Parts: sequence; C-alpha cells; structure tokens
Amino acid sequence: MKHYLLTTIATLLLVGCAATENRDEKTSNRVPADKEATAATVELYNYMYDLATKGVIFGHQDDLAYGIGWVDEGNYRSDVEGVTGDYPALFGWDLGMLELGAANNLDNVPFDDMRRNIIWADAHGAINSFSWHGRNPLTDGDSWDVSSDKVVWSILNDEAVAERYRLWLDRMADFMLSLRRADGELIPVIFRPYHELSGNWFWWCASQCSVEDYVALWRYTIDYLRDKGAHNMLISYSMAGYETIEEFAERYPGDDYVDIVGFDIYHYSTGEAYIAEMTVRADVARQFAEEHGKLWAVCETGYETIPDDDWFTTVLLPGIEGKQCSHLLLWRNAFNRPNHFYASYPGHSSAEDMKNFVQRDDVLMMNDLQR
Ligand code: BMA
Repeated sequence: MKHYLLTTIATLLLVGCAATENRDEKTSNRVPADKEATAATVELYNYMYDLATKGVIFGHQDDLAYGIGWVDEGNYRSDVEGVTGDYPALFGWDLGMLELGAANNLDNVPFDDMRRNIIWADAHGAINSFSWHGRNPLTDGDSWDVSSDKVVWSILNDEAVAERYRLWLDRMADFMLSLRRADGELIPVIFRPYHELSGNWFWWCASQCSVEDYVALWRYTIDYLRDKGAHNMLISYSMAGYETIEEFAERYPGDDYVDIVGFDIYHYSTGEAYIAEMTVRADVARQFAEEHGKLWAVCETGYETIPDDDWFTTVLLPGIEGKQCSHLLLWRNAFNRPNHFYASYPGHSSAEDMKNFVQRDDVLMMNDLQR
C-alpha cells in the first residue's frame, strides 16, 4: 500500500501546532476532532483535505455487498466497476443490527463480509464510511419507529435503557476495533451516526427530541466509543433539509465531536428543483465547514432508478461542481427490492453518463486515491 508517507511525517511533526486554514497548501496539518486519533486517522483526515482541492470523492453504499442481479461471493464485484472500469473511492456501509449482535445488517449484509470488504478497500487506497440505522432501544422497533418521542430522553435518563444502549455501543466499539490492516494498525473510517436529524422519520430526529438531548446523545455516543479505544473515526454530521446556517447549526454537537458536515439529498421531483435545493444546502454547509475548520460532503444522494439518462452530468454535476465538496455517496443498489437503486449498472440506460461523470478529472475514484 502506497501510503502518503510524506504527508504522514509532516503531519506527525506538525500535530499540536496551530492548524492552518489554508486549504490550498499541499500538505495540511489539520487535527481531527478526536485529539487522540490514531496516526492513520490523522493522515486520512489531512489526505481528504488535499483531495477536496482536486475533486469530489465518488462513493457508493454497499457497493461490494450486492448489486443488480447479484450478491457478494467474495470476488469484489461492483456495479460501479462494471460500468466504469474503476471502483468508488469511498465505500458506504450500514451498521444497523450490529448493536443487537446480529450476524447480518438490516439489509442482509454479513458483518464478516463487510469487514473483509472494508479491509480490501482500505488496502486499495479507498475510504470506508458508516451510517447506523440502529434499532429503537426503547420500543424494540426499528430506526423508523417514531411512536415515542421519549427514546433519546430515555437513553439519557432511564438506567434500564441506558444499560442496553451501552451494550450496543460495546458491540459497535468491538467492530470498529476489529477493522485492522495486515500490520495490525486500525483502519481509519468515517462514522456518520444519527443522520437526517432535521427530518421526522427516525427516533433521533428533531421531531423526537430536544436540542439538548440530541447533542447529549451524540457526545455520549462518541465519548463512549473513544473511551473504548475507537480512535480511528472521523465523525460526520449529516442533516436532511434546511435553508439557513442557523438551522444547520442548531443541533451541531460541537467542533470536538465532528470532522465532516453535510447533508443527505435525493432527487424527488425535477432536476431544477434538485439543483436549486443542492445549491442552498451546499452553500450553507460549505460556509459552516469553513467557519468551523471542517470538511463538507454530500453524505447521501441519488435519483431512484435514474430515469434520466444524463442525470449524472446534467443534474448531479452542476449541483456540486467547483465547491470543494469532499465526497458524495450514492445510495445502494438493492438486490432484493426492484426499483431501489441509485448507481448505474451494466446495461442500464444511464451507464454511459455515469461513466462520463466518473472519468472527469475532478471526480475521484479508487484508482485516483493510491494512499
Ligand atoms: C433506506 C433504504 C432501506 C434500507 C435503509 C438502510 O434508505 O435503502 O431499504 O434498509 O436505507 O440501509
């Protein structure tokens, strides 16, 4: 693995010094939110700053786990690679059900396979990012169970729920600590918990808890994982809808608890509406990121079934171009849910356009990230 050795050495020498605000510098010396972050995590963080000046990192959820008409057989198949000849530079995964000690996640991805794919992706220079569609610790329902608006409060105030939650976090920490390179070093990852908080469809959303409780849950969770030794995490805070920087800031858990800010955005109506919404959200996220010394990203996006053959170059691209967006993540290509896919696949009418999109110099794929 060609690590960015020079960056590493420079970074290690400079850690502790004041972080520069100059993103144009070749070698940045940023310190992640976790002051005890591992050297590889500091490296990754700085590498991502360097990359943000070059282009947007292209990501896909569950890319190696399954695709249209196939399920992982250990052979690193990928719909994105099938179309473009290169893999995403960022692989999204979901930890939902890990908290229960289940063998497979909520979308049937075996955690052992996920780990193998993560190790492979890291060894090939790519970045791994986790969302967490965790269960509801109060009702035993799923993430979408909003029958009670006392869930977050209960984790913080009801000892029985808190105890269960700590057990969940123990399992999360065990998994984070099991992600290791061949030499035993922890693999640095992005962790993006409690996402789309400005919505009303998850038990942690704004409709379900106070500002104080949301922030407290976030900090409790991150502190707990760090205390267990998971110093290999860059933390990502992703909103759903918003219009102003005040809305964006309202539930922000603080600079010591976040490395990347951004939002999830899907194309539901017209291309014009998506671009307009993207522009508003991106401008706010970028401004907030600059003010707080963070990266900004499109944490989830896509147009389900991609009914527009030129969507990648005529809708997605104009929305993010030239804004120093760190990364974007297309949502998953479900193998068992017809019409639930967001990346193109071989034979799909948008394949040529996705290929043209990823071949741009300012769109970064796995081959562009030889760490
Ligand atoms: C949603 C859908 C669900 C899935 C969940 C977690 O957006 O894709 O089918 O279970 O994400 O991955």
